[in-house]
Amino acid sequence: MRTQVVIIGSGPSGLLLGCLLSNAGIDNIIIDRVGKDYILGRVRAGVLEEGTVDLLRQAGADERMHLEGLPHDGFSLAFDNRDHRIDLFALTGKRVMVYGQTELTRDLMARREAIGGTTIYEASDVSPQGFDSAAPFVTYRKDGITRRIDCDFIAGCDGYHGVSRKAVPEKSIATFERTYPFGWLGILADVPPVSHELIYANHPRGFALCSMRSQTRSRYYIQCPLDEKVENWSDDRFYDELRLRLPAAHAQALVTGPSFEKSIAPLRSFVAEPMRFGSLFLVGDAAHIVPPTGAKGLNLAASDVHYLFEGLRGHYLDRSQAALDRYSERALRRVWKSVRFSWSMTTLMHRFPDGGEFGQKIQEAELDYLTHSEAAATSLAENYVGLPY
Ligand code: FAS
Ligand code: PHB
Repeated sequence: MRTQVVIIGSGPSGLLLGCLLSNAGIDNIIIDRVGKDYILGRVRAGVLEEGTVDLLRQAGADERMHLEGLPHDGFSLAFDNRDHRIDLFALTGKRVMVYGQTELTRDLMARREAIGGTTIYEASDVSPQGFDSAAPFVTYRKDGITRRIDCDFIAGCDGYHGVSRKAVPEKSIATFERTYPFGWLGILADVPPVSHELIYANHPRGFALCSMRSQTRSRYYIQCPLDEKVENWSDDRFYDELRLRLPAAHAQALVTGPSFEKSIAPLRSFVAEPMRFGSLFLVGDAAHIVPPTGAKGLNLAASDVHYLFEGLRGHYLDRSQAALDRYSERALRRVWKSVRFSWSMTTLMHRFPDGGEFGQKIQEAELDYLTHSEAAATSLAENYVGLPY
């Protein structure tokens, strides 16, 4: 088998890249180790930057998002039993779209099927090879047979635990990492959200986030110790703890109901440099991870796809290598600014075991600055809505 671009990974970055390439007439095959249902069963991101929304338009997969998504002009920082709204639209002229990653992934899968894109699911032993030569290829096993796809380029869209980054010789890649001494315990429940916008709460008991997937489906998170176990948290215990971390008005208004998803996610900041190795390109979580506090993970995957698609389109349609040669440099410049923002939001909003009274005072001073200085609020807002590509 031969194609122009093999995409390893059928998550948001792989699917988005595949749709953009197909729309441009560039042949590609997506290959994933799991099936569609497994991918759609993962509960992840919920906030899209305008750049991500526009890429979905370019991919031809934005119709349902505009029907069911929730455009948000702002969000609130809650502390000292009060809400402080950050008016994103007034400060930046931009807004964000609240639309679950699961639905975005479903829309991209539907678009890919509609345009007849080839996706190979449940493939094992996927291996990118020859990417330091002029003849790259990918091998995999399916139905007990080892198969090979020859190609021009390989897009490693296979996430943090994928095979692409690990296929790069250790001497050729540098990694940068920070882990955080806590996780997020999150639930999904079909109950109306406690507020029409997101609430990020800084509380002595720990961070909490009130988000949503629709007007009838809420997504709530509370900071928890790294060694916490989901089975220790009944719905009642979760809601009681969430109430304690919210301003009283929200705690009283909280509508509770049975959760249908409950999980703990660890938090880390991670970046691999560079993001290109010959004809292998790392995209999205394969190259970087951010703590979800800044709602950047999925949106960074989208901007990587933007830069790589520009490069591949230049190569195939304009016979120019310029954008492809600049992929890693352009992507990393935006990655590191989003990594910084996600780290700063995480540092601002969470209780750190070793933070001490000085750390607490610094958080209070920064929250006071952010909620009383237009310049500070504008800086926060322009990072949250997404820095330019
Ligand atoms: P993904 O991990 O989504 O997709 C990678 C794909 O590659 C998967 O389908 C996988 O099956 C496949 N794959 C892996 N190894 C393979 C192999 N060897 N062979 C073939 N295929 C392979 N971001 C936010 O913005 N907000 C959030 O609230 C948020 N919450 C998150 C919660 C959790 C638990 C996690 C893990 C991430 C969260 N993220 C969040 C980040 C998340 O949304 C990612 O940024 C996003 O999924 C990135 O998309 P991809 O790069 O496509 O990687
Ligand atoms: C979510 O809705 O899952 C969500 C929203 C904003 C974040 C993190 C997660 O910063």
